[in-house]
Amino acid sequence: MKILVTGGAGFIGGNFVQYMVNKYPEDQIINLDALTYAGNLETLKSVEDKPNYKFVKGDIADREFIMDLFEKERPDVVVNFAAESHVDRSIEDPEIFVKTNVLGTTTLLDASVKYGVKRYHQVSTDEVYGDLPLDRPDLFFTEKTPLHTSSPYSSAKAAADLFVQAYHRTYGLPTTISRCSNNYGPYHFPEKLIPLIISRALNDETIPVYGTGENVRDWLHVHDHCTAIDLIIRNGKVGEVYNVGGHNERTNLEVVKTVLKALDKPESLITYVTDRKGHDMRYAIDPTKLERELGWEPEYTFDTGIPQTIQWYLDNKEWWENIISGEYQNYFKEMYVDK
Ligand code: NAD
Ligand code: TDX
Repeated sequence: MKILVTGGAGFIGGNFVQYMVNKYPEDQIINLDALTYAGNLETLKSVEDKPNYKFVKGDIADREFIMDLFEKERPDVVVNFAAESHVDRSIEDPEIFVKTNVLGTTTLLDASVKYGVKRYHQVSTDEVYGDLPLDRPDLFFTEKTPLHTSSPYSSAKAAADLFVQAYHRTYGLPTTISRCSNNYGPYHFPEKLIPLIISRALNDETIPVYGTGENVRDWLHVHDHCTAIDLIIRNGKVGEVYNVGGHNERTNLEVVKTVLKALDKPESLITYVTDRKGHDMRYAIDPTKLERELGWEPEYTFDTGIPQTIQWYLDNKEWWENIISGEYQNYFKEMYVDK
């Protein structure tokens, strides 16, 4: 089988490519990535010389390039991770989110129809469901929850999901969609909460907490997201949506305190800063469909995944120090210091 993975130089795509290249030596894995600020080929060092792996640089929204690539490679399966992924950046500058997340997706869908792809899988997010109130812990997102987005990021992801469903119904493209909760784990870009806490705390720098820190996220180790997608592309029913999550809800403040404690750093590093505009209160995934229909089970809980992740950041300082010493410094200054 030839599998085209887009966005494979990013956090989740990079973990997925490594997982697939190692698990299925008989399959060909093509990693297509534009290498934006979030793409990093250092993430793929462990697989770059494997015979079943190939990297191609390119933009999923570049129609001519995508059509040529599909003509040449004729992939059996497409797994689309490529996206602009950071909510805060989408609030500052939404346009690239429309271009990559919506137009990029429709370009891949057009190529998938034209070249008869056997499975198109869209990696989506729980953020398409909007948020839940803090005082209703009995409520969870199911696959039937209406789409109700808050940020330019989640709106662009939701638009992409609707196009995927339209291409299934209108053109008969065999599609699946997964909607996963917040991931954490190795190779996570340090603009996102957990790697930001780890990298800043290790340098004894302040940890910015938006608003009151009471917002709740439902955390899943990236390895468990990878096993879910692998199951869905092999055994998932076409036309279906599968929620992915492991029931690990934590307030942001709980997350910050857990990581600081594990690193033996003081809570005095916590600094409350202006809240994110339109900040979603609570995400919580009901993964029953994936568990019952496909037999998926997560390997990690938050309590086992966080120490593993911290250890990875301690053992791989060069990976994240190279990031935070470059252009990222300007981003951090613009986001937090100049405001
Ligand atoms: P990321 O920002 O770490 O990686 C995105 C990758 O896509 C980068 O390598 C980047 O270079 C590449 N890319 C961006 N624009 C591109 C373009 N136009 N053409 C080709 N490549 C391009 O993101 P991530 O956190 O790994 O998220 C991957 C996917 O998973 C996204 O679709 C995101 O919406 C979804 N998702 C993320 C989470 C999470 O917690 N991080 C949770 C659920 C779903
Ligand atoms: O410095 C910070 N301080 C802070 O309080 C940052 C970066 C974040 N936060 C808060 C905002 C959120 O409530 O922490 C929470 C997590 O923030 P992010 O790491 O930016 O993730 P989130 O906005 O929840 O979105 C993530 O999960 C769903 C991914 O970035 C998305 O791509 C995915 O779809």
